Amino acid sequence: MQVSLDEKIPNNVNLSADRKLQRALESWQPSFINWWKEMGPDGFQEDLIYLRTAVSVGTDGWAHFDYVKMPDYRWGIFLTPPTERTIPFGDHVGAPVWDQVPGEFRKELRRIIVTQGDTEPASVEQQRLLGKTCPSLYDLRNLFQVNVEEGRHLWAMVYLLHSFFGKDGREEAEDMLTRRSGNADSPRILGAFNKPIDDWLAFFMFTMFTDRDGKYQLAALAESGFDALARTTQFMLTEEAHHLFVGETGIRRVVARTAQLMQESPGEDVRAKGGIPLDIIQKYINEWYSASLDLFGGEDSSNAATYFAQGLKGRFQEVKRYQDHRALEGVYAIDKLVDGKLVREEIPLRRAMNLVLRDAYVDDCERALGQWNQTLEKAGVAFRLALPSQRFNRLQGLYANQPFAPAGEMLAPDVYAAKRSEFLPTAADYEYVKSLMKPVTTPGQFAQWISPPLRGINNQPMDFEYVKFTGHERA
Ligand code: BYC
Repeated sequence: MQVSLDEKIPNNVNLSADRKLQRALESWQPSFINWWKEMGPDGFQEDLIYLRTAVSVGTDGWAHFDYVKMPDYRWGIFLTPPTERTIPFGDHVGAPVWDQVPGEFRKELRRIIVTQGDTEPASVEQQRLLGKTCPSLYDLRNLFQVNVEEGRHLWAMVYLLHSFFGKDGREEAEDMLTRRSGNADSPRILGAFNKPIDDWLAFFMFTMFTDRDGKYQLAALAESGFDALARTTQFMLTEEAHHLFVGETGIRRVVARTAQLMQESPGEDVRAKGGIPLDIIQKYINEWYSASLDLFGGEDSSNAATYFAQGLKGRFQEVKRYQDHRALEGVYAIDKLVDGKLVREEIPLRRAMNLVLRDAYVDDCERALGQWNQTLEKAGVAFRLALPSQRFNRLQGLYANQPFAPAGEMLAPDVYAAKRSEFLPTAADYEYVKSLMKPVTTPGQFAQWISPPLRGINNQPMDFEYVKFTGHERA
């Protein structure tokens, strides 16, 4: 399908053929830009950022690099090209995919799209102050790349709302720009998107663990029987991969730097050299991993069973990985909490779909942990990082608000309270990490608490000027 880049809203959905839709989206556009200016990255809006923009959805067209001022970024609507598809799973498996929203599933689809859409501007809001403390120009540019693409992902969901949900959809699109991350009166919908991200270690944790939930949720929607949702989320996944790279390699670089400092001065506290101690890194992992598990919803979920039955939300790589796409037969064993004890119980597979999706996510997280631990091993450091138990620090699902330790055992509430500072970052830990957050904006230089990356973006040299400051002096 032709990509129209010179229109007000770049798109490959032939927007100009649908005047009404085009007008509706064009009238939402100024609200979006206003929101971006108010809630997007603070400062830096006049600077030239070396960004990737989608100029087509083909393999070589979607990653075009150039210097752009963020407000001039070409936020557009891109869907992967249509293919011959049938509904891949659920009660309607094998029937032709839907080009329109089936009336009987309208409520569920609207809810899924709104929930997904709401996370995108939320993350931009959470990260808006980070630019001021960037550890390098390379990292600053990556932050902004993530931010503009989350903005585009909001466009993707707003396109669906405007195209398929009439007046309700237009109202939902307006609401996307009025809720605010962390606001007591009008918060974002899901828990993790109201948490502050005040330092770069938290940013890397967020892009590692929370964006990775995004990958799995988007992949589940990319299997959808509602074709426009499937094709929209499929294209979003191509952009999402870079966000995950930023998180995973960001943490690896912090771990590598700490390991290097430990090697150089054995037995000494790395704080003396301005590094981040491994136990603080572990506590940040505990915090962000558990908050991200919450984003999968409850372990035993009738909502998830309904979405699967209706053909709206599948499993990770539903078509590729599974044979039985009805999932009416299987069961899933879960440990329910009954009178303070864990009791194993089997639930119908469909009700466990959040958990099935989450299992694929957990495997992926374990793989990354393995990489970071390899970095430690190579440096001769004995400490190993670990993912906490799925029961630890949960606010959703079967184990919500229960005093489980990171190793998974239940503690007496007072023991948990006494040990909390060993499990999760303390005010002093945040304070220390914050004290390291001093901007480094000389090309090729990096803050002392993080190693340089292995290579530059788009194969640029390490001292490439990823951000050209025009509106103000270098920090
Ligand atoms: N916070 O049946 P249950 C991303 C609510 S991230 C607050 O267990 P369900 C990104 C739930 O709404 C991916 N509330 O859960 C990353 C329900 O409320 P009601 C975003 C929560 O519905 C980084 C009740 O608890 N994608 O893209 O099966 C940067 C019981 O719900 C939470 C999506 O969200 C929570 N964590 O599953 C940028 C995909 N969890 O009905 C972007 C679309 C549950 O009692 N969303 N609740 O009022 C969904 O598929 C589902 O809504 C969820 C929840 C998986 C989120």
